Amino acid sequence: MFRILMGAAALALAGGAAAAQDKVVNVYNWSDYIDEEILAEFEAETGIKVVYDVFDSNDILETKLLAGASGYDVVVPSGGFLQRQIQVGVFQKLDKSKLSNIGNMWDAIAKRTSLYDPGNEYSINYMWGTTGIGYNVDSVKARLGTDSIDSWSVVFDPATLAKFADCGVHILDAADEMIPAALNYLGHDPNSKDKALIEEAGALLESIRPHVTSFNSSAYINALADGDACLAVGWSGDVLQARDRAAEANNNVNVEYAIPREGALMWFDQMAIPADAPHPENALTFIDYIMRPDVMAKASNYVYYANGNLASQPLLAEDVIGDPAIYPDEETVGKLYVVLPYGPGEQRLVTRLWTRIKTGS
Ligand code: N2P
Repeated sequence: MFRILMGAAALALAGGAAAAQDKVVNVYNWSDYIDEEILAEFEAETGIKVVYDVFDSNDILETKLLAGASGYDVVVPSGGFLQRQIQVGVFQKLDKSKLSNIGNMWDAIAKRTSLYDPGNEYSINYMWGTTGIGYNVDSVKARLGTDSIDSWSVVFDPATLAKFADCGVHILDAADEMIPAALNYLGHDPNSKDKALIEEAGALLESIRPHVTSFNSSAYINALADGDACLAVGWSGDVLQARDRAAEANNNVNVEYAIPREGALMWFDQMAIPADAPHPENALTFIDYIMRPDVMAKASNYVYYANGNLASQPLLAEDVIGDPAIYPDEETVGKLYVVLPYGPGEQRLVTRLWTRIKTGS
């Protein structure tokens, strides 16, 4: 009898816990990628608590997703990673009938993200951007005699990069972006899956390694802002956040962002719901909220990344929609390239090369 009672109590407790869990959404997004007021406002409006966790690498996200049972309801992989994750069944299709704000999305971007997710059945664009060069204007002036950077040679010519070694060089810890950047600089197709060409790109990256202070994908923001890094291969909005942090600190550090003339990667970060998400309904509510024009504009105005939401554009600050580093003009878009994911064999090579480049062994 006692045991039955205990069982009933445990059941009641479990039921209570499940009911409480119903009002939760577990979001796993990139670091420095949202105005946290948005999360508080979502909670106030919907009564759904947001458990928000961050990463700064597609590889880390992918490891968690492939292991399964991540516990996440909304995740934000970039296009190429999303594509190969869709193929192995990581995500569930989005029930578009629950996404009342889908009409706000921007066709031009939806078309591009269709390359990775045909028909955008599994994902919605959160933000997009470019991978270029963040730099300290005064350090560049002192070393190169120019106010701006217009070529990747600053990074990929070892003799030029050596001039910056004393003031701090940070490179993204993202093999899937740095190998294409090196291929592009070498005059090859940045999307090439040819192993000999990938090896050549790896050798170029190894040759600049002695002048690199740090490989990281988020610490460079404060490093640029504090004057601890003078050159960083980084993401558009992150560099512009560094520019703002320096201006706020009033520390005489001037940070700028360049998309060099040889071109740069254009990437797309996509909101998606894991197949085993514990709260898929709340995930849809969250994604739909993010697609509101005022919410998406607030997000972009805060993090300086472009978004895929056309209806948000009239609400964007002029220094966001009007800044070609964020919303590139036609001519610049013409220089941008996109890449498709590596298959398993190529990925093994890329991972091996990247470890060697980073550790120097
Ligand atoms: C935000 C970085 C997101 C861009 N800090 C990487 N896809």
